[in-house]
Amino acid sequence: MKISRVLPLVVGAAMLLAVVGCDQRPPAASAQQATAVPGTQVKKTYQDMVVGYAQIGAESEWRTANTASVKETAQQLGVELKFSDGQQKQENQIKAIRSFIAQKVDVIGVPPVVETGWETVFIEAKDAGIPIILVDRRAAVPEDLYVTYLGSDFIEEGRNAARVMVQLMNGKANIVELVGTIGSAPANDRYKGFREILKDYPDRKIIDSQSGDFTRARGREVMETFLKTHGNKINALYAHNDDMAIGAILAIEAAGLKPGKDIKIVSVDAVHGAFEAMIAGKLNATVECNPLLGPQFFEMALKVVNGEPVPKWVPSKEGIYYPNNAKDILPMRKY
Ligand code: GYE
Repeated sequence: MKISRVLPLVVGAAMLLAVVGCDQRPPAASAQQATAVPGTQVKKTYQDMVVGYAQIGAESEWRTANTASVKETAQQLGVELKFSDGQQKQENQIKAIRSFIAQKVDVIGVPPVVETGWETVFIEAKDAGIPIILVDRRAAVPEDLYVTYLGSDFIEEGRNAARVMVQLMNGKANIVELVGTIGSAPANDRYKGFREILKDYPDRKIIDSQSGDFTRARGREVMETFLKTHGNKINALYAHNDDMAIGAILAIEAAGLKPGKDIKIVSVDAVHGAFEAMIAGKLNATVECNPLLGPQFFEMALKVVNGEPVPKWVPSKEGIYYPNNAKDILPMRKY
């Protein structure tokens, strides 16, 4: 495999088609009419659906793109959206879900900030007859407490980051790792997937691993600590998202080293900032994670309120991007 080319991985694409069929786009709002067949229940349309979205916060470029996708799609389809920003706190997300239940919304979407601690509030939603759709991140709850999960295969993203790292570092590698939010599904899985591949390459070692909470500011601070502790020994960085890598790049430069050269960097998301860093020669690769989940979310929500079957997982399609053609690709990127 040549790493100097874009390597679009259609991970999950076949599965996606197999489970949800070919109809991926929600029909336009204008085409939606309430239809009543004699003897059957009146079907809801996008315009008469009220949806609550308990967002995590605004910690990264990925997150703001996810928020924009949900808000824009709701507007296009004519869905009434109740949106809450949890400021990265689980208790705020739980409060938002409770308030959506009290307001009797039709469906609740939530990207759980961490995996555990959701059972009680999800049972409350179930008892109130309000379906939960997990968007972006999974929760560790029994399967009957949510209707579907829309999002990426984070373990595969971790594996892909390791595959790229192994190729970038021909010989010995001393890798430092910036982990995402502790206890979150993407941090847990990107940690795990990376190690799955790396274990077969004993010369490529992870010498330190700390959380940077998916933010630029923490990514920078933790990288400063890594550099103080390990100095010039570090020659590779794996960051669980682009924002932390971008923060770390500043720390590496402040230490008088060249990011992308002295320290090779692989991160995850493929947001605009990552393409800019690749064009500047400071980032060596980014593994894509798609935040534009709005259209699929409302499509699934409408199906669920109308009692139609939905798959338990709708996986996203992901690719890997490299510096050589980052300039040509950047204008086509939607986030
Ligand atoms: O990678 C990171 C964000 O849950 C997949 O959350 C998402 C992650 C994404 O803050 O940038």
